[in-house]
Amino acid sequence: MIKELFHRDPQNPIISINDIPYMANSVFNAGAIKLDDKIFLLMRVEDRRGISHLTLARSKNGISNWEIDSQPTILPNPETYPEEIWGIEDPRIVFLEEKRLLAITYTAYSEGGPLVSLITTSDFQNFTRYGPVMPPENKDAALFPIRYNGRWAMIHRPVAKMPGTGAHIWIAFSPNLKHWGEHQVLIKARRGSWWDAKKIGISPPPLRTDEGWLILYHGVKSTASGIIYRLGLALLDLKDPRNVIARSDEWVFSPKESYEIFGDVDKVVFPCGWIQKNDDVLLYYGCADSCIGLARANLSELLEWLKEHNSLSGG
Ligand code: BMA
Repeated sequence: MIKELFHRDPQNPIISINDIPYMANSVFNAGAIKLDDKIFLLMRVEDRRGISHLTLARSKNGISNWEIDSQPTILPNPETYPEEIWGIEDPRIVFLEEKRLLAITYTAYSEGGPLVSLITTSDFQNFTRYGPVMPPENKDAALFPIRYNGRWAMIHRPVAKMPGTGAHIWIAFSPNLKHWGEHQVLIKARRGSWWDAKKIGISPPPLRTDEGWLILYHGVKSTASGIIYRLGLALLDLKDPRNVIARSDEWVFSPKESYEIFGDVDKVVFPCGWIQKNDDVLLYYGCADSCIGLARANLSELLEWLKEHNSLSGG
């Protein structure tokens, strides 16, 4: 008997294009945050030109009765921010504890390739745009909610143009959220036939647990019939997130249901947000670049499984 750690909601997909109150092509990869007693999803919506914007949905139970903005919540603004010319995608939301602000890292699709931009807000109505914080090609960025030695920390994923060098997860630090340095590789894509050999990137933001920052990352495998996006786990030291304590050998979640297998991009599960409720984790993930699914896991079980499947342990 295979014991799956993530359980899909029977109502999946919980949000699809028919739920969007205006004409668009697809809705997927959503950032997630719990504020007061509601769950907010900042969803990537691709319009019928192929350009993405972000639209907010909110719900009390986080499963159904989503109240969705009647118009895009954050549109690309290429007049002032030319790097947003081909859209804004894949938001990750983090509550910055000291500033009491939400920080949203997202992909701006520029003429020079995708890059990382940052917006802060306290209410999802007024937004402060920081502009680009990482040059292209870079995406899959998420902040930590606290500072380390006075510096903010961010995970990101630059891509080298040199063939065969892979696309790895990096970490960087900043005194002010705008200027980033001290970059170093954190987790490397594996090689050969591994499930996470082609490229990897962080999926939702790091989740604080007693044992460390839990990282859920996507790994891409290239196959004869195209690419497969799957998810694996890692754990970073709470005191110094540059130290990787554990990394799973196997993936923990993979496309399986038809709405994950078939869509605008087949065989993709791509979460940008998760929410912890006591010992439960609610994972919101884009399915085949077409709709949004929800899966639940037990946090203690995830940590236990990661210990058993830690490819960094000597055993
Ligand atoms: C990645 C990102 C995601 C997308 C995935 C599969 O590079 O662009 O937004 O879901 O590819 O197409």
